[in-house]
Amino acid sequence: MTLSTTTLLALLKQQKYRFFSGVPCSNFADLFQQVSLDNDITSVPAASEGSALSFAVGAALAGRRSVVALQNSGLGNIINPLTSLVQINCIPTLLLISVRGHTDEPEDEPQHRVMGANTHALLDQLAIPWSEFDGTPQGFMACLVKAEEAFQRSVSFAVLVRKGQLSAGLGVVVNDEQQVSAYPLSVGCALEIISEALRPSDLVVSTTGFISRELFRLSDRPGNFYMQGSLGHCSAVAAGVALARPSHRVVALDGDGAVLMHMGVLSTIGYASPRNFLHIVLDNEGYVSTGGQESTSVTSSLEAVAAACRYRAVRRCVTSAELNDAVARSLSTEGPHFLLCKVNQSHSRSLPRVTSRHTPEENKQAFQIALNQPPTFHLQAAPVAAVR
Ligand SMILES: Cc1ncc(C[n+]2csc(CCOP(=O)(O)OP(=O)(O)O)c2C)c(N)n1
Ligand SMILES: [Mg+2]
Repeated sequence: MTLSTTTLLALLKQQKYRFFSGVPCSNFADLFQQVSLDNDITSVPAASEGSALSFAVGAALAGRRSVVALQNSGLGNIINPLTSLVQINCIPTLLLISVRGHTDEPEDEPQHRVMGANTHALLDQLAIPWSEFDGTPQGFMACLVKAEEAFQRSVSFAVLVRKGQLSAGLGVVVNDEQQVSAYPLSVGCALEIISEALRPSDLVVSTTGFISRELFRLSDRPGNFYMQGSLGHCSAVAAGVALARPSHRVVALDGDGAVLMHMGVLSTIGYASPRNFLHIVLDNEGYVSTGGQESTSVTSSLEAVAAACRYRAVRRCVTSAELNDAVARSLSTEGPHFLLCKVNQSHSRSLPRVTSRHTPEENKQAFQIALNQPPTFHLQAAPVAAVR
């Protein structure tokens, strides 16, 4: 059974929910878009689930009933504010949790396996009452009635949503043929340019979602470590490799949503300053892997943040010529380099999953073998930092 997002929002409004925040999941493909167009609900697209919950708490303090939508992977990001803010201050919020890796869906991706099998137990352990949504309007209303009872006791309530239970609406991925945004480069084109500039000994850590899948489609190689899950942590993993293995060039292939989720890492990388490190952000101004919901990179300048955090060189590119030039310079001089590449939201029609060829463990083993090969590069000393 599938409930339309319009009905879901109508029921929430009927129960006087007036504030919404969260981080998208593909199961909420158009919820974020529809709520952002709804004049009766204030909505905030948060960078991480923890801050989504905190926005909701602020709004609840000010008297607004609040909803937080998240994937169960994001439970890991909310446990601190859930326990040390929401629970100890008795400020209830409604959690709409999309459950990936449910035990009856064994075909889901491996990064969801552990959280999928433990979502119920975790909520029970934290004494958060929950209900599984059945996909019907009556079922959703029944969940809201239970939430009401919990709210009377100043306790938060979680509604667990499964794949296909909410309408996908317009939040679908566009294909290469379709016109999508003003930026000329697609993620695929950008990755082709980057891949051509790499030597076999260069190591690449790519972020979760379509960026890893495009990289896998275009240039699967042992030196690629494909992150699946742990959104926002790709650059820290890559910088950790770079610091531990200064003889190799290491590239982080990141997304805007991922960088925004844990942006403090830019300050740490600027401070630690790995000279063999190149951080590339493919900024499509959205969470394209989960349906194209807008990200706040639209109003932020990530390259200015990186420059302020003391990356040694920072560049912004839009065209293939600019990207070619920026990658060549970054790979031949000392870093840490930051390269923001604006891209459009189109992707290849068929985007294979990394797990169609490698399990995560096989990928790790291949990457470690690549990491132990002798390097084939020489860095020139770099000039002082510049923002272009
Ligand atoms: C903690 C957490 N929250 C949410 C998700 C769901 N998720 C997977 S990919 C993705 C989008 C990431 O956006 P971005 O980094 O901009 O990459 P894009 O999809 O646009 O290429 C999201 C929200 C997740 N995997 N982990
Ligand atoms: Mg993006």
